[in-house]
Amino acid sequence: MTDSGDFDAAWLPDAAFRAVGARRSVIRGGTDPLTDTVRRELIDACAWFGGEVVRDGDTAEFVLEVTGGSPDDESYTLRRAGGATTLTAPSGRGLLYGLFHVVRLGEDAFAGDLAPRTHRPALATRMLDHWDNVAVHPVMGQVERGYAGGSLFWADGEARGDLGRVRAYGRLLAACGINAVAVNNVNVHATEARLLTDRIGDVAAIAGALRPYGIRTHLSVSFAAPMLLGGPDTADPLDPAVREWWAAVTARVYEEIPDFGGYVVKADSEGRPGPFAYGRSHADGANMLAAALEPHGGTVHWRAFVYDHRQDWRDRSTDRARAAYDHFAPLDGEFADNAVLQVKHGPMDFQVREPVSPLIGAMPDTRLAVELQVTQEYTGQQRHVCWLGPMWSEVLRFRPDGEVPAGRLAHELVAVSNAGDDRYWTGHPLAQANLYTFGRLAWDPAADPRGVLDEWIALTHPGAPDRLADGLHAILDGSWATYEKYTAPLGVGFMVQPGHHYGPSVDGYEYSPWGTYHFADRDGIGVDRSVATGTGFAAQYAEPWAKLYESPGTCPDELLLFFHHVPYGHLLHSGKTVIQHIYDTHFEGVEEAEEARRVWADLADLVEPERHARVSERFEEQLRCAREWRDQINSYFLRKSGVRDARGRTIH
Ligand code: GCW
Repeated sequence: MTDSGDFDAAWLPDAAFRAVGARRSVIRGGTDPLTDTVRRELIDACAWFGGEVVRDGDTAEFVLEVTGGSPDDESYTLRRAGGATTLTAPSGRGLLYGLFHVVRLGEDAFAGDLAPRTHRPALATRMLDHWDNVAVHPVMGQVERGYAGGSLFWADGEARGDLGRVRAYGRLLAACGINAVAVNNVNVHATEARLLTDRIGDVAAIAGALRPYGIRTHLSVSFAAPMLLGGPDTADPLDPAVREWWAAVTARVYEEIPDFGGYVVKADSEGRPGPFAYGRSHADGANMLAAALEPHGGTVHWRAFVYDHRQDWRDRSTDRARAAYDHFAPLDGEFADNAVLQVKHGPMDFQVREPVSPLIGAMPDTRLAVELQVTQEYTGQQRHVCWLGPMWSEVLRFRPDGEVPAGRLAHELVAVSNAGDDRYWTGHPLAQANLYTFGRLAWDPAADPRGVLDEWIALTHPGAPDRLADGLHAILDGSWATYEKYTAPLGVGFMVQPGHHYGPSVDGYEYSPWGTYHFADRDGIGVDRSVATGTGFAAQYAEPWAKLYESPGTCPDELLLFFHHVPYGHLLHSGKTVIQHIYDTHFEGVEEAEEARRVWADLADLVEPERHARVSERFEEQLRCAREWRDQINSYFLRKSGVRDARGRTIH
């Protein structure tokens, strides 16, 4: 049972299984563990709703059949004719995804006829990275950028004994299509480095709890692991002793976890060790690990988040946005087949608005994963409602060459998880929608995010009256746009408090070494990234984007200050000046957040009191913080520009 535990059922409350659990089902074929999972799911559902799982030969309304084929095949086919709903799949894996599809359809899966339709994921790897530390880090805590309590996997230096919660997590993830999880922070500290060797048993236990839901377990490793763990006293990727060390260690990992997914590596980034120390390239580094994993079918996810975090703010020629492309584009074609380059979706760092990274599209001969951030580091830290479905959908629909569906954007989709040991998994109960939406978009990047949102609403609140469903939709649907309005304007980014990144501080990073500046002065604001007069970043794009971004006349409004430094009086395509846009959006953003809070308050009679109270509490904080953003930003720009609000509203 899932409703009675210490944690929320999220999008799998028992009631979501009513249609399935009220029927006679039969399962044919399939002796693999995933088919067993499907059987257990059905038996539980029938126990709740009075149906039964019958033997072959009996009449059944729901027929599930594993037809045999590759165990890795995730596809399934659903049809309905002659009063029976039939789900067939080559493997138990596909059958499990098919079962969750039927759960989503509810009674519709058992009414009328359904023409046979085969479903399969667009991307083979749909992965969540946990930035979870094993030992509490003195600055970052148990979970780096975690806003949902402690880690699901680790507590105070130890593995959590509670694998039931991990298993329930795996079940939620499978129900939205995720099939890979990395269990520790990409910033690998001393304790965490040992997960690779003497503490691999901890990882194996997690892998065991996730496996029944079709999820492969991955591990973040330190590039300096040989030196940290008693191997050679160098990590040079071309040193034969280093390569042998990795091969041997990796073979032992596979003895413990035969279906281990592979390694995730943050190298030469924000102080992490990497191949640059030995004069080697990132392809050399990644390929060494790829070689160690290759005999076992594993993959290395090598992150492209490499930039100079010790920049001198006086130096206007260095542009952090350029870094990933400058480092990696020249290496296209050099990475091994089982090395995946993991690229953040934007060139900077998970801001509320960024262009799509130009590196995506510049590496046709490399396996690419696009990395999103489900944890809301820069989008309200799960204290603000900010549903990111539309942002991710824009990223996934972007075509680097500007042509309509030329091909897929990436081979894989990865995201930083927002889940923790909080009762609601995600701190803010409505942030569950982000986790669910990520999984569903990874399965089908072309899906309409608003359709996914409605799916999440319906699953999470089975039988919800229209007032509840419409209210939730209204609160979540525009919430990303609202958040954007009251924070950093027109793509300029940051303006957050340094360190924890919550709340406004317009100049918080302006004179820092991190490369995240807005360059506001009395005349104007923005970063000139044009080729003609700026850092030249715009030229990293293919046409038509390079040309479009190059000129303030054609650059889309929402990215104007990412690409250009313009006067406050610059006229946007919207017909407003930049300064008036800043004032208007900051007033509107707060008003929209107030309206969302009002809608939520009106739903009190339709939501469990504890959940309602949790969200209400978060709305109070969101409002307080949104007003702080509005007032700091508006006052700052009034003081800098001396231009008054055309509508005469109060600016302090
Ligand atoms: O956004 C930044 C975060 C760091 C994080 C880093 C990364 C894990 O502030 O906390 O480190 O990105 O993606 O590696």
